[in-house]
Amino acid sequence: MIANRIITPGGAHPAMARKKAPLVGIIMGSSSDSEVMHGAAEMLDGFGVPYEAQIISAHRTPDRLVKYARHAEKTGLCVIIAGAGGAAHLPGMIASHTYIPVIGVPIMAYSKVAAKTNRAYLSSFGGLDSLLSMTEMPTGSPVACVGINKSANAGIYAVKILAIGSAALQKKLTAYKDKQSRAVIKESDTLYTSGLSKFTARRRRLKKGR
Ligand code: RP5
Repeated sequence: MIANRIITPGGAHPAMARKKAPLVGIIMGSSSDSEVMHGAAEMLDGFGVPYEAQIISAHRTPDRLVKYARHAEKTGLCVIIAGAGGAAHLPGMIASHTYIPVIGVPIMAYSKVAAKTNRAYLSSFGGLDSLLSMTEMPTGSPVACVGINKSANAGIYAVKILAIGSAALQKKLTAYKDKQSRAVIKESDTLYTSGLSKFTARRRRLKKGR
């Protein structure tokens, strides 16, 4: 039974027992959110942070949501990353059920109907609906929130929270920032030596080739 995957005795799903205990829980309201939420997983993988991922819908599986909050505390998750589109109640509802900090990822909901007519990624309010439902949580159950579809940032933020108690993660985050700085300086050097016209033309060519 799916519900048992949340609350098997001993905490995690049997498959998790073979892995390192997860520190972050990634949840999403629908399988259609997985393409976006994958960005958070990639980031956590890059930093070597163990996580688990599940589909929990605030409006389709409200009981499962409450069970997940209990499971998250029992498992010892330190951060929950919750992505949802539309009215996006998931992050706020999870936050109201647990002391674990929740980072919300507002998702520009994918419409299957729109996809059929090639009008991909339409949500009536372009994701602003989800963003506001997360940032406007009433006082008492806050949800930290990244930009629309910016799940990778949620991953980095989770690592930053975990780094408070981990010198190894502090080191990795510093190296990550250094790498970003070096990349910008390298690009600026190329821009300076080749000139803006050549630099832009080359950039356009590279973009086309992708
Ligand atoms: C929300 O509705 C989900 O988080 C998703 O972003 C959106 C659309 O869900 P599906 O209709 O694709 O399942 O609950």
